[in-house]
Amino acid sequence: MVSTPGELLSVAVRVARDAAATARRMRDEAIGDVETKSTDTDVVTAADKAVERQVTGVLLAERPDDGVLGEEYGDAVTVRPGAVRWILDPIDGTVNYLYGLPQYAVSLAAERDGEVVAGVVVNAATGDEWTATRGGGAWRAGRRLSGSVRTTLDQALIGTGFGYDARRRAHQGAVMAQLITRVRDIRRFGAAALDLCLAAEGSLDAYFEKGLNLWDHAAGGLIAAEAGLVVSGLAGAPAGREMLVAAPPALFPALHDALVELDAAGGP
Ligand code: LIP
Repeated sequence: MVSTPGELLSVAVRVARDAAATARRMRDEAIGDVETKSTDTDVVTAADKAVERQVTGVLLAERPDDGVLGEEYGDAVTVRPGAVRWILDPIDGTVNYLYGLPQYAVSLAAERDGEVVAGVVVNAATGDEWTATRGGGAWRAGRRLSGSVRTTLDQALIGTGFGYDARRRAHQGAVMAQLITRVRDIRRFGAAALDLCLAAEGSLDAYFEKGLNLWDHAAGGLIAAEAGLVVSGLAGAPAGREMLVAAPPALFPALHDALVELDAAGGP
């Protein structure tokens, strides 16, 4: 029997909450086994790996036909048509986690035939939780989310993030130097999944970032879209590594055009 998006969301919420508790416990026990990945500032901790192993183990024990794409261990299996692939960032905002800044999240999405149908993001530091099912809206603490009502870029508070590679950061910094004069202000919280949830609830007016992996935005992207935001790349491209923009329909064109003009998707 095929699970409904609501049933998949129930599984995701239960598993993500338990994973967030593990992340919190391991942080309280002190951070261990910190390694680096793409650069010497792109860190991965023992908790990232432990949380991914926990989530993958629980999901595949309960749902052996499913697959899991996780940040730390990659695709566990290839799923057959109609089966569910779970997309997991065990700790999004790992640098915040390392520093003890309360902006790090477990992000878990259920994808079927290439479409994300359910997603949950749990801020593991605070317990704040955002959820969505495709067509079922985006929610936080029983409140349906509908994004920002802002309509002009000069009044917009924009979230963004930067890559780990110094050459990419140089290009992103040059874009920021121009964009910052055209918007209310910029916020860089350090976890894409949470940035997308803040945009979904209107705590940010919009968000964009170049270089995100699918696990960074699979759940948060559904939450933002179900809150009524446009979530896409530039020039009609889908959201992806080249660019992700999440903005209310009234704000999207002005932000999109500014990012195109400033070549925000360009550079290394
Ligand atoms: C992070 C993203 C964030 C980005 C950081 C980093 P991680 O993911 O969520 O938006 O700006 O550079 O990539 O590495 O903490 O899972």
